[in-house]
Amino acid sequence: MSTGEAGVHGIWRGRWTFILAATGSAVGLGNIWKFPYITGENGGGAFVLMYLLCILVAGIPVMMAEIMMGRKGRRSPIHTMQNLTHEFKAPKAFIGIGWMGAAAGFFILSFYSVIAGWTLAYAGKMAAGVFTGAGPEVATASFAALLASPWALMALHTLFLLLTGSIIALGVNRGLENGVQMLMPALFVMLILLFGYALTTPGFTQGWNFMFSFEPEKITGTSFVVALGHAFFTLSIGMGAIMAYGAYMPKKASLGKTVLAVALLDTLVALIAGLIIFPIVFSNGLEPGAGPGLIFQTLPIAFGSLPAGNLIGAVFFVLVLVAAWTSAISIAEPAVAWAVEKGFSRIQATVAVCGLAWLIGIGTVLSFNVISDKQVFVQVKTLDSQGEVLHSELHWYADVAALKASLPVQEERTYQVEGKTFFGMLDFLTSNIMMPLGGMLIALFAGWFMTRKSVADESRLQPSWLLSLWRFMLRVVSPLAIFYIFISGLL
Ligand code: LEU
Repeated sequence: MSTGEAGVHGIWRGRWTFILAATGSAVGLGNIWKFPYITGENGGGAFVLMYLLCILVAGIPVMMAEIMMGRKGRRSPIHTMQNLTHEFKAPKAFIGIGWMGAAAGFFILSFYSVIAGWTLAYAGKMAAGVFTGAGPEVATASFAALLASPWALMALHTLFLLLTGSIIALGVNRGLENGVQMLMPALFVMLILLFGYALTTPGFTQGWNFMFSFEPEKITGTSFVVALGHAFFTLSIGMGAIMAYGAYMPKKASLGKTVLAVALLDTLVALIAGLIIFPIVFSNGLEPGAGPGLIFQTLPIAFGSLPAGNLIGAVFFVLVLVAAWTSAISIAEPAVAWAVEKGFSRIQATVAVCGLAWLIGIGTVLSFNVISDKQVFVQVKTLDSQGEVLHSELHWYADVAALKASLPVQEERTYQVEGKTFFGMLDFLTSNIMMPLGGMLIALFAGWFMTRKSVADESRLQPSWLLSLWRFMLRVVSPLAIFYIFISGLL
């Protein structure tokens, strides 16, 4: 096997292509689809603040560590972790970072591609003029109709994985690099244009306040875990994706500046997405807590009312698709690179990885229709007329439709039934458990097992106080923060 700087897989042409690729991985459905809806579900401003805090305290230090470890190892995360664990005499358990990352990659890719499929459908719907002059009812009904059709969702899921696989199969330079270079700038231009539109809507101030007014009473353990999980999800860290990309990073590129640029761009895109979505939500009397369908029920209304909105809308959803695409290829890379190092061809590895993700994805497709009522961790809360919780019970598994029907009708009492579908469970497991756990292990490894000298040589972070600060974050602050948030959320 060749062992030059480029290793077996190739190397990014320069620092800027790495920034683009890492930003391509980071900026995706997480920013445009997930961030707005979880902000809506978790009450707005307080959540945004928690998310920003998590990016600073855990996201940036861990991202730097993960890229550094990847660049030092120069192989797939599983093999990199095997080598580094050996070199730094760390417990074998740290190899688990690579394996858990690959597993998380399969799970995430499986549902990521289903959601990305929705953007494909919406690009088509916009182009066909379905939303011209449409109000909230049309937008909501149209989304519900899409979710109700497992066959349509399967076809879109399949198509998206084919698109993803075709880029991965081409390899780092011909596939990944060429793709992101054209696609990322276009996405930024579109976001700015839409932001301009949102500024003109009557709900802009309300949307702004929703995102940035700080109401401390809305901070809960659970929303903190969601914010932390999202910080990892949105930066693509804790699962090996960015470690794999780090393995193709040229030696001379500066780690600190690069990561800062990626994290800044990523956060900016999420905040702008929120400032586009929420004003439209409030201007049209929609619910910010609408869940995973939020952008699909809000943006079409905006486009439907704009001159040439069909065209702009179609272009926009194509760009969201592209953002998802450049992220999806990074999710698959750890497992694909591992298989290639094991002697499989890149095409074989791509087919195997995408095939498995396709299979698991069927569960997510059905979560929105056929098995939507079959849920786990179902919490039933009995509320009084003031909305105070009187009683709460947990079912490990329930058919929520049957459960709701079985609840006794009582005066001045209402029930809240919340559980997790197959999709909800995968999302929770990966974003809120596997990625933070992976991130914590990465921080501990780089902080406690890698020597100061090797960290200094590999990162070239200067001046030396900055290096000390970063190592302190990795040794103490990030792991403790992750641990604390984790435990408080689970309890
Ligand atoms: N960072 C990506 C996003 O925000 C997701 C990641 C798992 C590749 O969409």
